[in-house]
Amino acid sequence: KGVDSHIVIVGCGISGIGAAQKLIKHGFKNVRILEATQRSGGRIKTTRLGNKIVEIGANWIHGPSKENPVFRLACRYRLLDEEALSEQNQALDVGGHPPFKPNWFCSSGGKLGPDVTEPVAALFASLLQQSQQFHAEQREPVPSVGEFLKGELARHAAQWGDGPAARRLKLAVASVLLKLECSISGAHSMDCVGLGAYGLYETLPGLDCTFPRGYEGLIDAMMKELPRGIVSYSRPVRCIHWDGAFRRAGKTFPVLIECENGETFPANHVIVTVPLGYLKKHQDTLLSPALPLGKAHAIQRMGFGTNNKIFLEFDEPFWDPDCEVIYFVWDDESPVTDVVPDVQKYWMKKLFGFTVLRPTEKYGHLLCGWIAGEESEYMETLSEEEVKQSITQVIRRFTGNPVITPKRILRSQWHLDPYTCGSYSYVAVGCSASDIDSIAEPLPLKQSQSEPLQVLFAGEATSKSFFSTTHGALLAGWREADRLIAHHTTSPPSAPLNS
Ligand code: 6YU
Repeated sequence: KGVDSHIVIVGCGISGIGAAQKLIKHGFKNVRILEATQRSGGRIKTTRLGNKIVEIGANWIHGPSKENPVFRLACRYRLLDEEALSEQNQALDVGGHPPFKPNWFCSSGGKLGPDVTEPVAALFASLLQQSQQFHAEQREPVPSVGEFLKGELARHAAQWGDGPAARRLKLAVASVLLKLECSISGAHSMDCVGLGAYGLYETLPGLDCTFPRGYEGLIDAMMKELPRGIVSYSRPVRCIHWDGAFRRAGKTFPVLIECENGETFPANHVIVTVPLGYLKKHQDTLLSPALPLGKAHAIQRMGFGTNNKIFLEFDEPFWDPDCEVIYFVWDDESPVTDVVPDVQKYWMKKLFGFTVLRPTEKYGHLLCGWIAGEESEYMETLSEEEVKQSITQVIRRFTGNPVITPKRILRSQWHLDPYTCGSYSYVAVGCSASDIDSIAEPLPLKQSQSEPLQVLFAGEATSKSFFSTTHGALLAGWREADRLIAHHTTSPPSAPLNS
């Protein structure tokens, strides 16, 4: 018992690192992290396109203010710029949707004016707000956010006094906003996202900010606080044997972690932080004995989708100097008519548009495109050149410029990543807060007579209010470390690491 307990953490993303930091701070001596890849950070991944810093995974601190533990750590490590640190920035409450200055391009070539786009954007924002309220009211008029939004859009559109052409254009604008929501939720369609649980996700105050020198700087700073050699890299875990009695060096352990290369690690406790996508795919083999049925079903019910980025660099901008987000409106699309998409032929129509990397002095003319769902997964299977050609055709059509060509491209492939299998989690139709509780519940379950807390679960998907974020992942890692600290000490769990 006590600090001599052997603890293995599976996964060296922010959740696993956060758990390790806290355990070590509380005197746990035998902590080891097993990481499948050759690097720390998981879905926090910074790279370069030419000499520009780009984020392949997490982009922003969502809600950078005192309540956000990632913001607090970033402040402590001095990783943010003046603007993000300002009280004014921290006080802004934008409900998770920063008011980026838009340019709306249309497939017929040319820009749409605010007379068309603004009323739709305002209506859409108010419908989203309504979607989030059903959780508190404990009711859902329809099962999914998509059905609710589309039903309300159809109802409003019927009352729009414009002619049929203007109405069609406004519906096409609403279609883009639905695609944007797919990227935010990381879901193929908003029809997959549960309406009753949509309000579970909490936004924090603060205008979303980025890390000027890269998100991975946070991981580097956290890693420096861990003992050297605590992580074993290139150690994909094949199976966690639990509820056993494994003899090692004269001691008996209830858990034995087996890696792909045959190496084994005995433990009293293991904290599993692998992404939900990985867990869904490997849940039959990752644990032995198998997961209890209720937990296995919760893992299958919870949503985990794909959202990818496509970076494009240009010599000259085709957007306005103050533009922060570019939307591509396909004027033949409508959210109120269901069409079965031909993914292979039209995957690029799922791209809602681009965010503009700023400031220009630092990034030049660099855009980040966003694409979610099955189309995004198909895009991953194409070569970078094929992606570049398809998107270039789209940009030429929308701008009316027949020669415009991006000079460089880089895209993410989160679904093909064997240790992530997608991007992040969402609360799917038929899923509720109790499913997240069930995924997070340690093994063995409470009624068991066996050694307690053998297998614990952290990672972003186990955070009830902040799933899909870095702060949710960090808090989940701390939560499981606290659970072990409380188990091994009589005193209550400590205050947050950085408070
Ligand atoms: C955020 C943002 N952001 C964009 C994109 C992505 C994500 N997120 P990790 O995966 O990091 O670590 C697990 C490790 O386990 C990993 O290293 C594996 O290699 C390892 N592993 C796996 N199998 C193993 C095995 N068998 N053996 C050993 N090791 C194994 N979050 O805060 N801001 O801007 C974005 C974004 C493209 C892909 C993001 C963002 C999500 C975060 O990146 C993610 O949650 C954490 O990094 C996960 O950390 P972890 O430690 O849990 O896992 C209303 C409502 C709507 C709800 N949603 C709204 C919120 C919007 C979320 N937005 C995200 C958007 C962007 C742009």
